[in-house]
Amino acid sequence: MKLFYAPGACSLAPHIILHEIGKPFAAEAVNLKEGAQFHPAYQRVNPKAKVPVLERDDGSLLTELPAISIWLGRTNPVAGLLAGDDETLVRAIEWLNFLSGSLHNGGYTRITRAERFVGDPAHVPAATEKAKADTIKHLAVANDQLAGREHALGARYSVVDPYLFVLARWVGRTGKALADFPNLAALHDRVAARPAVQKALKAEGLS
Ligand SMILES: N[C@@H](CCC(=O)N[C@@H](CS)C(=O)NCC(=O)O)C(=O)O
Repeated sequence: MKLFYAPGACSLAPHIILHEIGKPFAAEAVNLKEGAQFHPAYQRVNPKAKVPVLERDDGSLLTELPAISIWLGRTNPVAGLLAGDDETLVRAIEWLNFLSGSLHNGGYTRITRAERFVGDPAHVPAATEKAKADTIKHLAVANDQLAGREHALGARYSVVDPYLFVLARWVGRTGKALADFPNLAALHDRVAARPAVQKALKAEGLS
């Protein structure tokens, strides 16, 4: 297996999951800052010009973080990252869809890539401020949903938690501090303490 990733990007979540699973895998960095995602060679890997991508052992390419996370969890039951019952699966999809659609791409991406969402560059500052306010609202929802829970799905750590961990690392982009979302901060610290998470951070040159 091979993961296409960018250091500190959302691809850190499947990178963590791969370390949790513990099977050998390769990792190829894609330099988003230099626009490598738009190069023809990478667009053959992912025409959507995004990381993460997982190249599986049969050579097939899987895109979209929620799909990659669920596939890794379901095909590696021994790792215990996604139990096999329907309720666990549907709750994981509920979380991952919210994190991907609302908090990440409907929130943070509108802060960091505001120019893509407006026709007139003069509107970027206002669009950025609106995106920050929306992202803070989504963070508050995530924080509320974590109340009284050790992890996203309850007592057990799952494929959802690494994505929450990554999105928690980005809170500063909104102008808020992680401490403003105490349940999310607690989840972040719990996840950060896991050896697989430390391995993935080190592999990406992060702390
Ligand atoms: N819907 C995609 C979104 C992934 C995504 O937004 N990836 C970002 C990094 S966190 C990216 O590749 N950005 C490059 C760009 O937008 O040019 C998924 O869930 O995998």
